Amino acid sequence: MKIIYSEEHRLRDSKTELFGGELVQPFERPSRMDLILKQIDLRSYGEIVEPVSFGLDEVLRVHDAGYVEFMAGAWEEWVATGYKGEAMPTCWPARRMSDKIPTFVEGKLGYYSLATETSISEGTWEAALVSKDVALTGAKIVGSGQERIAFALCRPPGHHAAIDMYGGYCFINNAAVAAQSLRDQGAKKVAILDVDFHHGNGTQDIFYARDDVFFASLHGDPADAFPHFLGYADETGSGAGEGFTQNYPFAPGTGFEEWRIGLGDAIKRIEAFGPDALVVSLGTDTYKEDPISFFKLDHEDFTVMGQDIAKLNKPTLVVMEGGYAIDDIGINTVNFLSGIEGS
Ligand code: 5XA
Ligand code: ZN
Repeated sequence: MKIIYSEEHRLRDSKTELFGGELVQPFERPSRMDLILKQIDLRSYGEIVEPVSFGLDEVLRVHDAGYVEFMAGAWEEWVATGYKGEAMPTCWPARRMSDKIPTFVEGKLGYYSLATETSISEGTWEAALVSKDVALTGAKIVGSGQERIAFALCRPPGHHAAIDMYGGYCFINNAAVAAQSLRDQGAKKVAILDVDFHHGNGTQDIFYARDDVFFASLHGDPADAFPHFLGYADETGSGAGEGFTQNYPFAPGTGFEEWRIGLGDAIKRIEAFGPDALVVSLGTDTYKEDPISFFKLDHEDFTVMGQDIAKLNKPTLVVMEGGYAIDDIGINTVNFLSGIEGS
């Protein structure tokens, strides 16, 4: 299996995350990639390839132009104010407030964000651009038929990034950019299966009104888990997209047996949809020891998960999302890959 990876993810190295009322070292940190690479190396798994550089066109297929323009200059705009810390929003256009875009950076951060934990630091946008190159390179490898399956080892992750909002450690929606690229390369229908612990609100937002991209997500019930305001079972799409979104929220403490029933249903629906290609948003934060999640999956469950998804037998791009149980993230990721590849 080709594994697309760039060292430039290290440009994303923020020092602060707002967690439990404290500023802590972010859970989403560069060493996550080192531990995945270490396991890949230990198990002599796959072939690592560098991404090709793409421009902004593919990003603008799924994200708002004003959002992209703001994100590209957000750090510089923040520094120009004289503020000393990393950039984070302090207020939002909440209920019954104006939807006008403010001119001051603090207001713009609120307008273009969905959460405050994700600080913007120097190099953040540059790393996000490379991360989408990683996903797009994978989409080209799979879309051209060069390989049936590829792994885009993306960092920063992407599935919370919505049409015009960042948050949840995500800035550009890598899975959405890849799915759109597969469509643009000729796939008539694409399915996205999100198995990260957190609901893929950004991916849902981007494709919610479309019938050419089916989105299914298994995740912690938003009543109990981030992103809290999207991911309920009654969200099934709108307009032409009605019936093309499927959510599977699960309660705290959910184990693999129960979770797998949801996966089985999602797989059946994807089969019925009949996509030409599949994008998997892979988060290993469903693992029992993950520090910010509450499912109870174990190492070997990731292999079985991969094997179940492999039965769809579609050209498949796996895109890395979350997973923070640092010592285990590599084992779980490679278990999944070997399961889906059947090796
Ligand atoms: O998949 N998303 C994540 O792992 C990020 C969750 C951020 C919670 N504050
Ligand atoms: Zn997650």
